[in-house]
Amino acid sequence: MIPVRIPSDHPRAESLHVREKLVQAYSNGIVATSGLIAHGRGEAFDYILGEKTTRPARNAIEVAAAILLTANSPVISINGNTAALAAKDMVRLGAITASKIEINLFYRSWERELAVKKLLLKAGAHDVLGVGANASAKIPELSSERRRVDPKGILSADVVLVPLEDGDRTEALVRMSKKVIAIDLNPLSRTAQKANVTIVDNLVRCAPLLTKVAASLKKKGHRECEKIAHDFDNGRNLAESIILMKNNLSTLAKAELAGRR
Ligand code: PTJ
Repeated sequence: MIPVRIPSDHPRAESLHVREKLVQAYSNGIVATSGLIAHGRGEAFDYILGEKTTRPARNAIEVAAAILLTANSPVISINGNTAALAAKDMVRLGAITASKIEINLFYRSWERELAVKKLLLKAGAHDVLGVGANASAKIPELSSERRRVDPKGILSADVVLVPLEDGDRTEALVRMSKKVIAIDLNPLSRTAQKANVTIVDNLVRCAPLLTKVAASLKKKGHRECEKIAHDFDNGRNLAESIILMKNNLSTLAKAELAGRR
């Protein structure tokens, strides 16, 4: 595949760089074909969100960091897109919060598992769960390949971070009494609605921030983290993201009507 040269003065250079990263990861067997489609959907929501980390997203990031830090057995679930866009941050977050790293793919194949594992090891991971026969346990009432999990990881976890997920597994994990933290630009998705904590933000922006917040919260100690995690209402926070999107659209429509755009 020929790498694309993106002019630095292109008005959407940053977004094009992210796309290019995914395309490269697709040709390296890390990202699924549908991962490219999923990214496009995310981009559309990000556009409406104003392509920045909002106040409700910051709220959810703080709560997510607090929950990971106070969990007994937290796991970060990694799929193709997450590996391509945020492998280093996820490994760092795992080290700060003592979370295990587990590969969980919707479009599971041995080749993809190995490609994602290789990338995670290169990013500094020591132990990568959920590969091959190690994903020997099954999430009940789930028929997709996501049902296959590692008994040492997701199966026995009390908290699971699921960036860019599809709704079924989130619902199934919640049914198993696990706390689910989702990262999803679409506040209307089933994942976003069913998770205990939803960070409505682009993984590319929120992964480094989540890592930074976790590092600073860790210094504040367990009690402070428990307090932060306790007072959170995900429904209300999701509603705030939706209202922000609605307001952004209203502002754009008004500008359009006023002929200023
Ligand atoms: O690697 P695999 O095989 O596990 O497959 C991964 C994908 C993403 C293909 C799979 O999980 C899938 O099909 O997901 P969905 O159902 O398309 O959901 C992905 C969600 O992530 C959508 O709601 C998107 O809006 C959202 N999304 C896409 N890109 C980003 C994002 N959210 C945050 N940051 C992004 N960069």
